[in-house]
Amino acid sequence: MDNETTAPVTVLGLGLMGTALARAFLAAGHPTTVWNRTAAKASALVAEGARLAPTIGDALAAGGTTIVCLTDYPAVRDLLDDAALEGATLVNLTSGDSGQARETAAWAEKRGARYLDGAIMAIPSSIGTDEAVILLSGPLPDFDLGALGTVSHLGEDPGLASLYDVAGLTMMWSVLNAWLQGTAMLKTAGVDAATYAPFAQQIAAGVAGWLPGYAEQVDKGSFPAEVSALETDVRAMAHMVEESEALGVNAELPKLIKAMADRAIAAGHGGEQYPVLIREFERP
Ligand code: FVH
Repeated sequence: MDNETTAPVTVLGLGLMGTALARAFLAAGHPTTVWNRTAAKASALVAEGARLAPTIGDALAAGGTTIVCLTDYPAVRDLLDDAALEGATLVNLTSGDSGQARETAAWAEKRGARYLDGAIMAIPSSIGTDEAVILLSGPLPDFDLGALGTVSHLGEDPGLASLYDVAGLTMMWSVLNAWLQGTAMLKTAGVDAATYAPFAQQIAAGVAGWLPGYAEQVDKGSFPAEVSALETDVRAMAHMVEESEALGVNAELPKLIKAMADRAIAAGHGGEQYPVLIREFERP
């Protein structure tokens, strides 16, 4: 791997994220070439020492690794469809799903490029700090992206980074929705969001602590009720639904949670522990 921070890098796409990526490379000392469909967006980076490639061909020929960070995968294909990719090393950090990642990997490799797919689990302002998590998948990178944040290579399957990204987003929005449900309920009693938030944080941290043990049960396929059986849990879920309806707040999320548990109980898993619900999540 080229660990030299003097290794040249090219960034295609200077939106909010692409600009943050290019800025982090510059700050780490990488000779950085940039290109953007709207060239004017490059002016600040050029003032900071980046070189603006006049064409996409020139950007790709600049040498080193080419980082792609556009709106979506169709934009990536649209941009690079006519480009000379033979011998290029592409790291696509555009958000997408695993199907798009695998398809684009096959398309790029057919064009003679070395293709890594990636996902950025961070916001632009955190790029360049350890908090920024960069996930990669595909062939082992031969270029150190450490200037961007904390980089993890997940494996050879180019779809893995996007799959982790989508799984992580599912986790993020599920936790936020659960918090908003509780906030809506408590607001009916005059409890404001700021008052409830620390309690919600404690609950989220507590549940997070359960994951390793629950993961072991899922991997073993055995769900002994060491803490609580699903049929006990579902009674508390009924309270969630009844409370939401009585308070006149939205009850869709509580009803979904209870409906999945009811299905698992109907399938005979009432005496097992909560992770047995993986069976409900594994089927469409
Ligand atoms: N911003 C964020 O917080 C999130 C964090 C997690 C990861 N996402 C993903 O990163 C990709 C880029 O996001 P972005 O925030 O930089 O997006 P924009 O600011 O909208 O910039 C989009 C750039 O894409 C260029 N572009 C779009 N279509 C084309 C095309 N057909 N050909 C060439 N370039 C294209 C656009 O160019 P321009 O409009 O400036 O000319 C921008 O450079 C994204 O996947 C996020 O989901 C960010």
